[in-house]
Amino acid sequence: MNKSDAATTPVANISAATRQALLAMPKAELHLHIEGTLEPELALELARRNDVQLPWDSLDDLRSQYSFENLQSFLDLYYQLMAVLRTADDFCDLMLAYLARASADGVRHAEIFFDPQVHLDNGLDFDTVVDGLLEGLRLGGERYGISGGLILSIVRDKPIESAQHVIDLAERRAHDLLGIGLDSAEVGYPPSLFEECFSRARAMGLHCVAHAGEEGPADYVEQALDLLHAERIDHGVHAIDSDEITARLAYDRIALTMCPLSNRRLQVISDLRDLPIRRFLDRGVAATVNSDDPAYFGGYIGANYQALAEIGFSLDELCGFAKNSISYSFADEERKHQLLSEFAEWKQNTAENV
Ligand code: ES4
Ligand code: ZN
Repeated sequence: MNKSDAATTPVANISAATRQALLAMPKAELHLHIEGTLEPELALELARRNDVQLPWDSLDDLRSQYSFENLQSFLDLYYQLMAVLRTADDFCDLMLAYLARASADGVRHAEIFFDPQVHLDNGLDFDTVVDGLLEGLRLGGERYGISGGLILSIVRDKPIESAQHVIDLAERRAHDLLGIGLDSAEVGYPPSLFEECFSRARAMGLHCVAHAGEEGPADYVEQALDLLHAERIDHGVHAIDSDEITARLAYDRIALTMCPLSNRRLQVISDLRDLPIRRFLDRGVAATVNSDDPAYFGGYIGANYQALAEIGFSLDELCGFAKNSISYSFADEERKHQLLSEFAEWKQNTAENV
């Protein structure tokens, strides 16, 4: 927690039993950038292993970089550190490290973004990245019983030709991908620029999601729905500025993948209590809780649930987010049914203890 968090977010005492219950609660993670799980320790280890020069030579030096004024100041560090990822094994190790932490936080299913344009710019092959991540998912699936898949995310502030090129590359690997997403610096890069990319990805059978309304306006959320046919909106915070778009999200049953600690750290909101998650709930919009880039924002998904508990969300409300995460995932119906049963079992065993 940084100083301003401590100053602005009164912390209710939640019991150790509640904390533990929130970690054990079966859940899906629907908004997670695998490159955002690169912990500083692993970044330095990979830099050594791959002989990549970074401007920081100690952990403390690197850690001192982790205070952000906005999305761009975070992205600058995030993209720079991605240079240490060079081989399929690196991507596999990164995925396994994430799945180990996710498993400890009760994650049973994970839909995971990756940013191929950045790795291509670093001189890597598309297949190296995809193969490494898939191997990590396969091994993690065996070890932890976590299901999931990869969402190829378009880095919206790179040249459009670079986005078109990864869609070309994805064509051959479409069966290995779950979906297409849209991320990075939002303002000035509206969803309308990516209509053709998304239409091609949709034709390959990929699910469509998009970051919208993180720093950008409600209008970008509307564009993501109308032009990209987004099935979920990542963040969506600024949709609350438009009654019409908020009502539409509820009516069309479009879930928001919200990321409390991310929004706080990147100053999308100045206090966790300003996150409009309850206002969305009150208006019938399905919200989920996710970790975004947990190595950078001070906690994995369990810490995001705990932070909401600390500002007064009830166990029932938090259960609602977890159930939404399963229902609004892209898992098949059989897997959803299985996960909802696991959830029900957890609830029964937990109710008397918290
Ligand atoms: C991101 Cl927090 C956030 N927002 C937009 N794009 C991203 N890529 C990785 N993290
Ligand atoms: Zn994100």
